[in-house]
Amino acid sequence: MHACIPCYHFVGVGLQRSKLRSLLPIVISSSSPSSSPSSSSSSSSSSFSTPSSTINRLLPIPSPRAPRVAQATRGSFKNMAVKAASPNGKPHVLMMALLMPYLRDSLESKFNLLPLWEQSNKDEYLASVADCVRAVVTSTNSVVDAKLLEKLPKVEIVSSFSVGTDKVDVAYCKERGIAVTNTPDVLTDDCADLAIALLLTTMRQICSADRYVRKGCWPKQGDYPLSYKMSGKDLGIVGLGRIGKAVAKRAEAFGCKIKYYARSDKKDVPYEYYGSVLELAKNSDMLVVCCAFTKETAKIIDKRVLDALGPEGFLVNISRGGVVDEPELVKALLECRLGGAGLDVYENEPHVPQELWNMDNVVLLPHVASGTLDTRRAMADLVSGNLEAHFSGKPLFTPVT
Ligand code: 8YV
Repeated sequence: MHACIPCYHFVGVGLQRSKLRSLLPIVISSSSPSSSPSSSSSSSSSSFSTPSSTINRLLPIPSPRAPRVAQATRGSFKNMAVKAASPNGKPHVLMMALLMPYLRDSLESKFNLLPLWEQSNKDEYLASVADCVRAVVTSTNSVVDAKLLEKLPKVEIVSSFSVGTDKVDVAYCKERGIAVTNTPDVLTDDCADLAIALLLTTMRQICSADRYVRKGCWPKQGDYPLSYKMSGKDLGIVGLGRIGKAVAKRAEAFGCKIKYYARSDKKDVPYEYYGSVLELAKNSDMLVVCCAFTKETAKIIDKRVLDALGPEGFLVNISRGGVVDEPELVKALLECRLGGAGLDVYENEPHVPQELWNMDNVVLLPHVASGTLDTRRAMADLVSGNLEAHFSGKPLFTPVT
């Protein structure tokens, strides 16, 4: 057991939180990262063929399906002469990381796939393919910023295997007329399911209780300590976009009183609106962070918010690590100023603060909110579907506007 156990294991009786109603007139903008699936693209008029000027500069890029060739050519792009034009006329798509074999295979069947992750010298590789790359496929683990895009003058579209586009310089893309797409909607259910799972596993200490049984502690140490009830409690949702609303809908079934913080009061929901995260925290037993990561939402879950949530309050984060002041979160948990935390995301992924590893009131997941086969396949289909639409001159399915 973690040394802090006395702070939270005796619970049970009526968590009466102060019902402060006063709202601070602070409105922080937390933009939703996604956009309508049915809206059309601003730059989708190019044809599904590679211009001949580009074909003449094409390299015999190793296919990821032929790993031995890729191995043999690793790091040798500097002196490689332009030898062959693309025989198939398919656009060249630079893929930043492997992401998912299903997506790689799908892209490979439709495009000339350039696997950046396989290259030992990425700069040389980028220089060698710069003139033929027309699309970039990325996700939350790669940065697609102005510095990268400046090296790729022919890029027309960036398609992200994620709903969050915080790793893509969307403003720069707009300036250059590069379309950006993401994968909203298809992952909403999984993300909302996981938020509820994190609330339950953290408050009921399900992971820790499971370890208690597996380690053989039950016969030796007796009954497991008491945990916290979730049903009927006050739930504060930070960011009431698609995912936030789906969390609210699920929490309603648990009899929770739903409150939320967003840039503006949403007239289409019956939940209580707060214009300040601090006031929301003061009036909630649990906070679930679902907002997009932007300059405005960076570290909005700070020491004051954590203290307002208090020693019997719980934080769940399925957004981005950067929305929470992580060192302050670690301190609050170490000092038992916060009841517990269920985290799927971290400031410096895949690194998770080691101080949290042994805490029974903390559940740590490796950024898996959208991580089911079903959803990841649907996300992959959107990524390649958007590219196909773009190169056929059709409206994009999910443009970021
Ligand atoms: C990741 C996510 O994209 O959609 C998002 O914004 O954070 C996740 O779904 C996923 O882990 C793939 O990298």
